[in-house]
Parts: sequence; C-alpha cells; structure tokens
Amino acid sequence: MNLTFPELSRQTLLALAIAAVFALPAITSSASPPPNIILIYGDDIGYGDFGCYGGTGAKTPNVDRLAKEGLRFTSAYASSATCTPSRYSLLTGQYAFRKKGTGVLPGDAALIIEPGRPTLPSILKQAGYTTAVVGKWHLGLGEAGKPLDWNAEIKPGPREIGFDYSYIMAATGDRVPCVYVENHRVVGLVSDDPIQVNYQEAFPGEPDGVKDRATLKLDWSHGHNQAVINGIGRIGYMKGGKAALWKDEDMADVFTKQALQFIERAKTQRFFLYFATHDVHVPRVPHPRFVGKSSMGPRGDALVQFDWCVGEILKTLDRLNLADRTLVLLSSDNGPVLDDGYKDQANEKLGDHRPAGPLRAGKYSLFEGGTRMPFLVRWPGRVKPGQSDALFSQVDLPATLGALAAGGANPELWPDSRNLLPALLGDTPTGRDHVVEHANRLAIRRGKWKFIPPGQTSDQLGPWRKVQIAEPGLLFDLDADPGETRDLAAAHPEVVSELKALLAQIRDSGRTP
Ligand code: NG6
Ligand code: CA
Repeated sequence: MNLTFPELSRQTLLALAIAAVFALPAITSSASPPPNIILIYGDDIGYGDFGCYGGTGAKTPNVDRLAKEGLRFTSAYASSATCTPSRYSLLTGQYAFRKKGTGVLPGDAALIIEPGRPTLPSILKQAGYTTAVVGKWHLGLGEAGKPLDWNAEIKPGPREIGFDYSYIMAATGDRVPCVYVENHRVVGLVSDDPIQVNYQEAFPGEPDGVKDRATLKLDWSHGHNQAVINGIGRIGYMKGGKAALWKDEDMADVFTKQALQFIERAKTQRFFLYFATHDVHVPRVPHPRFVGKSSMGPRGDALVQFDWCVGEILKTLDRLNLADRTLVLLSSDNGPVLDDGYKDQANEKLGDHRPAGPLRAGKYSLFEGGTRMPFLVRWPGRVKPGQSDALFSQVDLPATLGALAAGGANPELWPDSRNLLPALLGDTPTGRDHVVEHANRLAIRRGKWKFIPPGQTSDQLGPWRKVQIAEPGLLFDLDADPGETRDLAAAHPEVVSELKALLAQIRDSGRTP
C-alpha cells in the first residue's frame, strides 16, 4: 500500500522527522552510512601474543593483516582481569565492579544482565541492526533463584538482552554443561537422555577427574577434577545429554561455521556479530590440524587456531564484498595465563615468547598485563591504518558504537561508557582521560600515571601468586616504565593523592565523572 502524506498521522510524521534528525549526524560525522560491526573477542589472549604486538611463538598472519589494514591500539583495556566482569562491562557500559555477582560465574549461574536494560546489542538492534552472538557467553542463563532446566527453554539469555540470534557455550570450556545452546535450546539433545547439572554434588556412577585420573587425555594441575567429558576433567558435575556433548577439538570449527552462516544470512541487512571465540582459554585442545603448528605446545597452537578463525571471517567479508562496509574490531577479555589448571606445557614450551609483551603479570592481576589488551580496528576507506595510543576501554564500546550506529548514543544510558568514536576511527589521538583497572580490587590509570592502592594482587602469568602492596601503594610512569618496575609513589605523593581521590570519586559516585 502506498501511503500519501495526508494518510500518515501527524505523530508518525513527527516520529520520522525526529528519527531523521538523529540519523543525520551518524551519516555526516563518519561520512559514510553506519557499517556492519564484527567484534572478534579472544579469551585470555595477552597484549604480546600476536605477531603485530611482538609475539614470536605463534604465527598470526590474519590478525597481523587486520593490524596492517587498520588501527592498532597500544592503550586499550578490558574492564577486568577475568572473563565475566569484562564481558559484563562490554555489553552494559557499566564497570562490573559496581555490581555484585559479576565475578567468574559457574556454568549454572543465572543471567546477570537485566532484560530490558540498554545493552550494546539492544542499542544496535534499535538502530536497525540484526544482531548475533556466537561463542563464549559466561554471563549466566535463566532466572535468579530458579534452577535452570537444560532440557526445556533456556531463558532469559542473550536473546532477552538484545541479540536476535545466539549460538553459545554457557560459561567456559572448562565448566559444565559441555554443550552448545542455540537460541533457547541445547543443540542435539535427545529426549530420552536429559541433561543434569550440579555444581555441589557428583552424580553417583559418573566418571570423575580424581578417581578416573589415569584415563584422562589431558591431566589437570589444579581444580578441573570433577566431571570428565571428552576425556578432560571439568569444573562442576553433569550427567546425560551424551548426544549433545561438544568435542573440544571441533569447537573453533563449530563456532566459526555459525559465525560465517550468520554473516551469509545477514549480508543484505546491517548486522552486528559478537564473535567470542574460546581460544586460548583452558582446556587448550585445538583441532589436530593445528597441533604442532606453533613452537609453544597447545597454548600456541590454540593461538594459531584463533588466527585461522579470524582469517575465515576476513575471507568471507572479501568474498561477499562486505569488507568496505564492515567495521572489524578484535580484542580479548583479560590478560594471558600459562598454567590455568591443566598440564598443557604452557610454561615449559614458552621459549622467548612474551604473552603480555613488555607488561607485568597477566590474567587476575592489577598490573598492566591483567587488563591491557590487543585492540585492532579495521574499516577500509574510513579508518586510516596506523597506531593509536589513545586510552580506550571496552566499557566504551556501547556509547561509541551506539554513536556510530544511531548518530549519538545518549550518555545517560551508560554509567561508565564514553563515546570515543573519533578515537576509535583514528580521527584523534586522544581517548579517555582515565580508566579503572579491575581484578580482585581496583587500580587506576590517568594519562601516563598508574596507581595501585595498597593490598593484594596477583603477580605472575600463572594462576594466582599473591603479592602484598604496602602503603601508600604503587605509582608507575607507564611512558617511561611500561613494565611497572620502578615505584614512584614516594617521589610523587601529590599524584598518589590525586589518583586515590579520583578512584574514590569514580567508585562512590556510581558513574564515571
Ligand atoms: C578459575 C579456573 C580457571 C579459569 C578461570 C576463569 C580453576 C583452578 N581455575 O577458577 O581455569 O576457568 O576460573 O577464567 O578452576 S575466565 O577467563 O573465564 O575468567
Ligand atoms: Ca578470559
């Protein structure tokens, strides 16, 4: 039906006019229509792991290609040094430390993002994007206080917070249930073999990683000794669902296939794909075709596998002629870790490779290795290739991408997310003024200064090695000393007081000032 103006209500016209005004800045400010957006999110990949960031132990030609064709950031941060809080911030635009219950979640946790609240995918969906998440979720599924039935409809989850399509693992590769969930259902589940999940008690008669240790194909070093799935000990117990269980070796293929299929389906629309791969989190069990492809054993081979996933995405964009219309972002959720609970020789085979590059420590730590991430941004013809030293946090992605897509994301929506579109696109070298770094507690960076208050944190590339930081805390000049080796707190007490006060203000006011 053709509508003529008199047939349209005044209200509709008004709405259209308002929409047009809001749509305009996006088009004029970026000089092209809003692009598709693909966010490739690695797991436990450190600042120094890729070739383009100085990595030597695994070849990463596809990631390096992104760096060559795009902008390589040197001061971009995940909002936390572990997975759940980083992903929470990335999707909600709120620092995770503000909300209880955003620490590393078990596989049977309820969804921690309230349906209906603005999120990165919901704001893009409102702006007309088709949205999807493929890969690691780790933000909980189902309602709080209600045990989840994995055999029924699994919700609320990604689809209730803004994703049109989802193909995920619930938590991590090392946590049960070891199955894929597509939209609201476990993939491949048959009705006569229901799934049960329990994080407290073992199911009698099922194999477990302690009594059946001798049968494991990958031995554990700490934890990871409960359910045995695919010959690997996990965190938590599960029973049933045999036909639905994943095979770790195939996981990268499965997720990549789903990501590519989504791109194919969405290619005629404007789309947002959050592609959260499992590599290089433990258990590191890459497909046999990647085994031995690095000099570092499974951790390096998993990096090569990650790079392959990136290559498949780039190839598909080229084949579909979408590269120029697609903003590709690549980063990771927290710093690197070597032994994270399995005997996979990550330490022994490390060689000269430095997973955190010149930075100190890694996953779980308040030192820079914990949260400073590789971050690549490619949009051919729009983002000039090069390097950016702008301070950027993943918590800024909702406001920044919201601005790109919708012509001005309302800052009121996001407590901590800042619209840094000019920095993201390389139009300015200036990013944030300051960023909070979160691990077991908080630290802050402002400009070149980094302050870690007194108390504990972790100080190695392994699991958790406690260091005690004495009063008045540690102060580093990251320009002169990126490895945080020279404490300047005594030399600059005024900077210490300022940063202490700023951190307290950010924490107590509930928003980033
Ligand atoms: C730890 C696990 C570790 C990893 C981490 C979460 C043990 C001993 N360690 O508790 O293996 O799963 O949680 O990692 O169980 S994250 O990247 O998802 O945050
Ligand atoms: Ca992680």
